Amino acid sequence: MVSSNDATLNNKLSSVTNYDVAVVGAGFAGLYMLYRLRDKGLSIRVYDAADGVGGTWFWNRYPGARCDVESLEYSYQFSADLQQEWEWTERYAAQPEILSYIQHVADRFDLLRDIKLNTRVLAAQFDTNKEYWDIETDEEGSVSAKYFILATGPLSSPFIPDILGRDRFIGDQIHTGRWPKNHIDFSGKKIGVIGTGSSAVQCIPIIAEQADQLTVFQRTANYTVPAGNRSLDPELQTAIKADYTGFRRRNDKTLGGFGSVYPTYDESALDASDEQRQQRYENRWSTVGGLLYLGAYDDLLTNNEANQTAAEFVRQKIRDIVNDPAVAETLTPHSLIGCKRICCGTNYYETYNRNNVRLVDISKSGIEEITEQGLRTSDEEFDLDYIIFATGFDAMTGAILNIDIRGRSGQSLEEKWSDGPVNYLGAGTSGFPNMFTVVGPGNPSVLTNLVCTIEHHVEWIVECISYLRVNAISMIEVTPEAEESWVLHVNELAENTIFPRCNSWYVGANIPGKPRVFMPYLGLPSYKERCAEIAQNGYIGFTLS
Ligand code: NA7
Repeated sequence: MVSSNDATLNNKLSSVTNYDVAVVGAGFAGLYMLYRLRDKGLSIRVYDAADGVGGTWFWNRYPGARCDVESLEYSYQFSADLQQEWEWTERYAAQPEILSYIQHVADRFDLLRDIKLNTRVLAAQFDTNKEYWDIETDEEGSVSAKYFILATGPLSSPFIPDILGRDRFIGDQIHTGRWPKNHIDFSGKKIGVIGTGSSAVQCIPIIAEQADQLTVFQRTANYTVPAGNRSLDPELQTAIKADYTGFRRRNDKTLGGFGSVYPTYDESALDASDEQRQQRYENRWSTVGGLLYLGAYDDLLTNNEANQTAAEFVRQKIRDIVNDPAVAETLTPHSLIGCKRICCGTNYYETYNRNNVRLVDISKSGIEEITEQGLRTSDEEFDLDYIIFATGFDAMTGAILNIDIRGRSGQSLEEKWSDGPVNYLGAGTSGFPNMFTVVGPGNPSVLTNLVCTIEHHVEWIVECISYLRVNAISMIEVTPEAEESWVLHVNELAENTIFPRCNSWYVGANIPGKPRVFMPYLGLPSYKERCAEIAQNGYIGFTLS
């Protein structure tokens, strides 16, 4: 038992503690970083503001939360035993199952003893004389560490729009990315959901089944493709486990590191007849589904005209599924498909045929204000018991910049990235020595099977730190030239595709005032080749001193 005196002593001890490495975040990235660094004999402290491990999967507990990459892929591969032991139950794992998996990993590899939960990292400043980072936390005071690692996750800083009157509402307001742990019973209640991105698409059908009345406030229509979730066939699981390494290797060769079991075609959509295209799209829609719908032809991500054929197929599906033509029209997107992440749904469009669900188009005038009883648009007032903000995240940079990070010359990272994140390999930025961002901006991250991309990035960073130690190098820092050309390279790769052609969170367009820069690197295999080449040649693009 710890007495209050012991606790005070503990605080004092930790306030003077030096670590080799301080890591922010105890999700997939932070846990694996801890595991790997510990293996190298380093002292590590991992901080997380949550009261449990899991990162994204700790916070996103909203009804229906589910990964859009298949469970047998969206899992660690570093331990063959772990891979064999863990039994997934569904094709796409739901949030509770992923969280149990992460908790299991933390227990199995004895990770918790180096993790300080309920502790937010507030600030970090590089001390040039000591060549150490001074890190300020809310619960553990100040600590210092040779290396400062941000494993903060690309989608972990919730965005709530600044709508007039938010503090007036007497009901409950919840952001999907900060869903409470307690079960919420929506029966008999009037619910308003703001937003129609992936989180909304997943929770709307489930809330609709419980609520008295559900009103969805849509600013932009999005493409939803059925996820095709189902119980995982035990025979399929056994077959994959019989050659998990081969399965992973085949995935590694794909652009995003997943989906290699499904056929891809070296054909243009524009060379096929209408009938052939219909058949192909129908097959992708009903048997593959989700993000891989766009694997139907090889130019859907590059050619607008080809892309529109796949988009039109989904538009027709919406018209077929939704009974009321006016509602169907409001739900129909007219942009390219896939340049905003496709939403993976289950009964999403069908939900709008329910009598207790109403879609409100706010594309023209938005929500004017939140009132005591609900909210008001320019035409109407809505009484609500709950307002659910499914309004997304300040993606890729938000969680990093929530910390006041100051580099070698005292410059803040926020200031440095004021025109957009300038980051090399998604791993680091000039002026901020001995600081690493795991799957930071400029890494393929969100365009890939993130767990495996995290593993690759963690291994690369850990090998880099080992190299520094073995060679008695005390500082590593990205050069300004390397990061500038990397940002250009990342954007050039994207320019040949549809990705920068929409207002998505990939380009920061969902956050008012955020500079428009395409942030993820497109193409996992070439990214990995570049990383290997850079390391093999003594860390090109970094200054080692
Ligand atoms: P998203 O995909 O960013 O969706 C956010 C939604 O919220 C989207 O429909 C937005 O409309 C809407 N939004 C944002 N601000 C407002 C305001 N001010 N008024 C009305 N509606 C607004 O976030 P998700 O959480 O769904 O998904 C994020 C990722 O997590 C997802 O891609 C998966 O990878 C997992 P907009 O389109 O901007 O008009």
